[in-house]
Amino acid sequence: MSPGGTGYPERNKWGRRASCGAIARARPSPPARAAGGAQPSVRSQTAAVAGPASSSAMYVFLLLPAVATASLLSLDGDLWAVRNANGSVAVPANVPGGIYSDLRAAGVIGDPLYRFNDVEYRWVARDNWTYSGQFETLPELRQKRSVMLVFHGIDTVADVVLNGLLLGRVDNMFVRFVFFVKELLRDDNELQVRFTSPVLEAERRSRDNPVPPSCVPAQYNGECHVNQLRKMQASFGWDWGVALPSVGLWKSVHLLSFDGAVVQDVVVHWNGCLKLDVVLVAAPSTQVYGWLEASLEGGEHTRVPLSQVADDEGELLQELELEVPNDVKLWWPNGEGPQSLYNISVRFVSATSNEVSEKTVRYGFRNISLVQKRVDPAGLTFYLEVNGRSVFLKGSNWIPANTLPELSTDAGTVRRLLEAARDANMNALRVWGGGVYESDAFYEAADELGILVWQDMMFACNMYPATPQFLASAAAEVRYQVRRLQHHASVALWAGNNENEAALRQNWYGTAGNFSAYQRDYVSLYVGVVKTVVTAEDVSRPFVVSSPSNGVESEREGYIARDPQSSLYGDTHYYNYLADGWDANIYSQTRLSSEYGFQSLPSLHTFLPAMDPIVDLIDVRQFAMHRQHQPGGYIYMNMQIRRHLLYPEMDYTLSGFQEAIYLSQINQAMSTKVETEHYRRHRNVVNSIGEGMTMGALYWQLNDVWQAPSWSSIEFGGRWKMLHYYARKFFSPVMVSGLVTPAGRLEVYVVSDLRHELPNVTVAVRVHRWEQFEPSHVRKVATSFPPGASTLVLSEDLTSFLLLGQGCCNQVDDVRRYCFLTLSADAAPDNFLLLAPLKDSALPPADVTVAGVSQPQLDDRGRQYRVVTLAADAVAPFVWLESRADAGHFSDNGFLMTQPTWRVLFYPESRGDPDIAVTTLATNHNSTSPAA
Ligand code: BMA
Repeated sequence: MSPGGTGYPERNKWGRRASCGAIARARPSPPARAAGGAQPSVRSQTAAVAGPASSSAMYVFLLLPAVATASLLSLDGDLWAVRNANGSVAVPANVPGGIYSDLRAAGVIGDPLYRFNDVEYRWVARDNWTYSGQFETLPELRQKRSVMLVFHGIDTVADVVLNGLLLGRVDNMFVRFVFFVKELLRDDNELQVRFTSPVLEAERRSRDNPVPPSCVPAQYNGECHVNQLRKMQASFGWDWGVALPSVGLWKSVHLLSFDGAVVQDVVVHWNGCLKLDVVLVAAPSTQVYGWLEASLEGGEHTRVPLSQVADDEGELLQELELEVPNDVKLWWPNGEGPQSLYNISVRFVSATSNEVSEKTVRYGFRNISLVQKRVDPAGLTFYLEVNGRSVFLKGSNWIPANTLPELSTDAGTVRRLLEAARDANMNALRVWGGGVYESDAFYEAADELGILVWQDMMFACNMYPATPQFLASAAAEVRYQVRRLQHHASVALWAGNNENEAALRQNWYGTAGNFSAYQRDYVSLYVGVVKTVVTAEDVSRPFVVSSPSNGVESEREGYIARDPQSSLYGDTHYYNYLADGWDANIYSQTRLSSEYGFQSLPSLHTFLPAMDPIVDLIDVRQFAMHRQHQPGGYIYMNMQIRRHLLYPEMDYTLSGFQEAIYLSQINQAMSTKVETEHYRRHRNVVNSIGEGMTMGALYWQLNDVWQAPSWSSIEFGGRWKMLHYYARKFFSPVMVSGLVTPAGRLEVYVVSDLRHELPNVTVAVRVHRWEQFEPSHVRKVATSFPPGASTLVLSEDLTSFLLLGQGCCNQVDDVRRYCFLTLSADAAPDNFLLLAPLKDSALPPADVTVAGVSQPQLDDRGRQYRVVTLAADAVAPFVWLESRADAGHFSDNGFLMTQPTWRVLFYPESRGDPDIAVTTLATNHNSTSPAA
């Protein structure tokens, strides 16, 4: 069965919610489903379940002792083989997996991320591949009343054939597909999944129904018409990503046989009491009798009778209610409180067999709402309130952890990235709409770490078809994903798409000539389908149609606002590569900045495995160009660097490349620091035209899919760029931050996201001369800071302030060249404010060395660390440490060294000598001192 069905989904199948304590209700008559599927978590249960139902129960069943479960036969592993259309390539295969992984394991291709292999291996995605799996089934399995063949993810366009019989054609990698196959199974079976080339299929569909844009820019080395397919949109190439349009069974496959019904999804609503919308699956159109039980960890247990006819796709829906104890602990985002999670278990006990099916979800009690209320004199607020508290979103944007979908789900990699986000004081990540709906492990980790997830639906930077088939497929996808993910406390908000409202309004893809038709299609997809399905399935969190959008104001303006990037409404995406990113005054006072960022190059440690050790290290040019997908990317990067740092020429030797890496990371870290601090300083400030009240800063982008220049703060492989170290400081709960206004005033703010007042804080603003370690002037202000606010601590004419520091006044007309400021406040990490481009500053050539690295020790969290001691003979900005042997990270990096000795911790990932190297501007530049 493929996601066909009704196309437009019905309104909420469970109707209105009953009040707590009312009897659970079954859906009276099952509507047709657009897509089916089961993801039951079936466990062994032996508890006998019988006895009377609640007093108002309508059915009484005599139950057999519950001793059996459904049987699950996994079809994962190496029972598969794959071959191309003409049989010239035939290799063993693995499930979950994909064609690039299988061909690589068999030695047919090498690492697709090595050098120019992405282009070399273009033929892979242009062939048609057939996966065949051989397996046996026992008669016991086939004797059960229902046998379901479940595919948790098929990427993407394929015919599914069992023992020579076509079960159906599928074409959406984001849907779980289920086929009832009892009659077709034998002792020995062959399952085939015959994939059509995604590239050729996309091309074919676009000939029938062209939808712009046709192709990605030439620099991406990508493929065309990805918008025709419900496939990871970045798999055809992106400005940070490589085109590897995989095919394969990227998630598990299994057979599930049972006599009764299995619990498939548990949708949880909490509003005083707990309401569970339970989705069960059974043989289509069969009568199911039994009991549905639910229990909350540490709380109530309930049981209701179930008597329903499964719909024609085998689905049954049942609502249940549970009391919640008064002392239940709330779930909070990182930094706001603990992440309390409770197990909710749902069991179906069949009355006609002795079977039990159970599914347990981890649930966090929290309320979430998107507050859009009037701002004086113009616009609406746009912020999240969690458990009644307004939360400033601090974080980044998430892209898949690997460009090959089967590798993107690796729980270890995902956990490590999310912990790095938590360690950088983030409380939010936006799962961007050009990737995939992430794995269960992702959302489980986000629940545990307190990372709020802004969940885009997987539509990005494209117009999309609005054919009935496409809309039906989208409806099935969104319904399945909302039901799968809805119980996660971390999921904070659903968004219909990435940037498609802005793209349409601003004519990115040449749609202006036919604007109304595209607007109609846009509304059909994102409102008629996506919004309708989301709001029918989940009333417990907000939905926005696009990101960026003007929120409810976009809806009022027909879903395509006059200016979707307005700073008075909703969220904005802001990129400006031409202005000076280190100048806070260029940034707008938006309500919420959900994307902004700057490119940098990853470290040589990350690049090396992708480079030819001889050819590319002599002349990096060809490799560097191949990896840069953003049109004009290096030009922007170089221009930005040159505004502030000495950087005469991009030279393509290895040392030149290393210099470009270091300088680009400085530029990225500094620009993003300045921009983020700007947003945080505006959290409760409104200007005369109503801008401000900024309540979120999610920079683009957290992670990477290959070794290439990109906007990420963490490199492919896990190394932290300088930006990630800076993020930890600029997202800290209390921040001290300064700027120089266009009128030449120095302003210093303390921003506190804490929930309590900070009493008696001493803020120190120090004037430093570049030539000496000792500050030449210190101003201290002692005061208290209100919770959840940005407070101006100091506002003075900068030049007058600097002249208080001896030595800055050598040349009064150019005083900023000689000095810089450091800022400190109790509970906040130290900060600094540069006053002039460093290339023009009186910077001494500093020599920084590693004076010692301690033996490994354990901290109070049980993490291993080493103490690294540094020595400097002069003040040194952007001191950068790297372990040549270990991808671990430091407690601080890229810092401004204002003392002759400095200690940082290194958290290794391996046991050996970390072999730490230091880079500074002095070691990287022949001279950064201006003629004094
Ligand atoms: C935004 C994102 C991505 C892109 C990034 C950098 O448009 O949504 O599409 O990678 O900017 O260009």
